[in-house]
Amino acid sequence: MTRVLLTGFEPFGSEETNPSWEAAALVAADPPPGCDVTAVRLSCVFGTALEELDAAVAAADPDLVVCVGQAGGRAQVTVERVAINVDDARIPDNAGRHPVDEPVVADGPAAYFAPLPVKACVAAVRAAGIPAAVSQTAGTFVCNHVFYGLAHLIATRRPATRGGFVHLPYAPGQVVDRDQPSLPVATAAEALRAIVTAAARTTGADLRIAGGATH
Ligand code: PCA
Repeated sequence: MTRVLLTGFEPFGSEETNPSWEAAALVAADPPPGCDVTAVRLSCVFGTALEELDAAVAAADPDLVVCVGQAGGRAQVTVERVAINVDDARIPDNAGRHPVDEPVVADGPAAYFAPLPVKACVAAVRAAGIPAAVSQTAGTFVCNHVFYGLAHLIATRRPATRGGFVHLPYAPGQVVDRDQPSLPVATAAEALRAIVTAAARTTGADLRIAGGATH
């Protein structure tokens, strides 16, 4: 069995739900074969979210960690390629914190590539019939903060663990009165199952398929 920790976020901004937590909970309730999945909901708060992630990793002792967040406006499930060492909040977090150009980890490297086979994960989601892509930026808000913290934890303390970050579109209920793309939460959960399975199975090199962007 592969031990998997999946995290989602509480709602933030003006939203009342967050599909990342709803989808993660669905996967924990009905995990893919061969995987033992624990789901944990993180606060959308700089610092606190990383303390919660640290505690969850210590408790679950996972082989694989997939952190998940909402990226409103994106039309695809996106597997993040790179985490950067900067907090630069466009809106306050749920505790009113509003860091500008602060490092996630003082003296940490500028960036980490996801310790996850991102191309294999994208291919697996597409093979399930769900729109997916590599993303070259997780932003500079709490999701990137958690992604960088996870990558730093893996690099410094858990070299055998794999992990990464996935952003999901809005759920349909969030955009009933907005012209924005959305993905049903059950479909998002199916995408996460495909990602978890692909990441658990891909132990060697990642797939060599194009996933870049021109801008
Ligand atoms: N999305 C935000 C933070 C929490 C979430 O679900 C982000 O992309 O940073």
